[in-house]
Amino acid sequence: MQIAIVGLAGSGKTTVFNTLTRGHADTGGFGGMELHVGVVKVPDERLDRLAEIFKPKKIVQADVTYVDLPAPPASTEGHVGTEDLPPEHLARLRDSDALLHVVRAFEDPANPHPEGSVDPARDLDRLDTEFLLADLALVDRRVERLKQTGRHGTPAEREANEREEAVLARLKPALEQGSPIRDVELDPDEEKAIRGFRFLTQKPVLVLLNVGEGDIAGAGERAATLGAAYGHRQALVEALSARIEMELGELEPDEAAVFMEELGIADSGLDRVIALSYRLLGLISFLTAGPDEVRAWPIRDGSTAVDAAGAIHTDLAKGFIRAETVAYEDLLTLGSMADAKKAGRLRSEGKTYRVKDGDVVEILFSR
Ligand SMILES: Nc1nc2c(ncn2[C@@H]2O[C@H](COP(=O)(O)OP(=O)(O)OP(=O)(O)O)[C@@H](O)[C@H]2O)c(=O)[nH]1
Ligand SMILES: [Mg+2]
Repeated sequence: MQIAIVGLAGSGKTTVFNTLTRGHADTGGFGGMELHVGVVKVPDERLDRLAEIFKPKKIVQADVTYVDLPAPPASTEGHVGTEDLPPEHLARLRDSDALLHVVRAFEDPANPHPEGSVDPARDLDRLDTEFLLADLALVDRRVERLKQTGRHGTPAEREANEREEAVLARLKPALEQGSPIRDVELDPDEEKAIRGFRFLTQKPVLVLLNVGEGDIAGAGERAATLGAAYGHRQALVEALSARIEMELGELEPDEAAVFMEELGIADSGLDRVIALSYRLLGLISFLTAGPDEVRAWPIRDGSTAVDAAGAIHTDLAKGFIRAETVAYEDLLTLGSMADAKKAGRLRSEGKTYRVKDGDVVEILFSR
């Protein structure tokens, strides 16, 4: 899973990236072109509880990759700014499963906003518009191409081209009216027909209002107001102070606790962002537990037992026999797999079983 951190120049992207990855990439570059990549372990206290039962050699958390991308150049008449990004940046952006859109909401006289005022709604719309233009350009080019070559090929190819053309014909007016593709209702076939484009406005987005150090108390309310106005599908709005979070991350845990109490911060914004990104991506974790390792595996909500097996190893999916499954809470209450079995809480699930978050699973398979 990969999440792209995007936002206008100086919005706090690299500060957020450092916070998430506990990294030390340079901030304050204002429009620098550097790309940063980091892997973040998803906190999951269930793993610690399971480790107390199984005493494994190691604990493996699920992870998410975050990419910190510079802002795209602004578009001009007849020219799409995002397309001027270096190819590696553009590829990273398109390959990402979701966007974390950082919006500046902090005032700082020492570091004035290039537009002369701090206006989160304006900034949010500006980058959204850049991504709409990028997708629209892609749609236009493809429609043009299909017009020229779409009637060639085998009957099956022609039919696929027609299907694609029909979907693109729906996307174009939506984009022109300022609707991201994620707002367009697509059936699974339509979705499949355009999957290859990896449209930017089709990706789920977590908007992160980066508020000033003094505004933490009212941050939640600001996020709620902006969220209500934003009204797009697969979009969440959250607020935090990136600078405070970065400083918190550099403290020892007990020092951080004191600092958080002073500031009136209840829980770490960092953990919240990681958890929200997970939810936004529609991910759940199933767990495996044994003497070697206790581990969380990310899969899409709705996945079957065979999908879960395949996430561990393709051989497990191919030779799948059944999945011995117990809910995390049951295992914790009963204390061991053997006791869960005695109590009738260990279930034997088949291929089509829909895996639930927190299922502790053992896959039985034939080689
Ligand atoms: N006062 C204050 N300053 C912040 C906050 N977050 C970021 N900054 C400052 O704003 C400047 C830009 O932050 P960066 O994290 O470098 O922003 P960026 O979006 O990565 O910037 P570019 O990569 O240059 O586009 C830095 O000087 C940060 O220290 C904040 O919450 N409060
Ligand atoms: Mg940066």
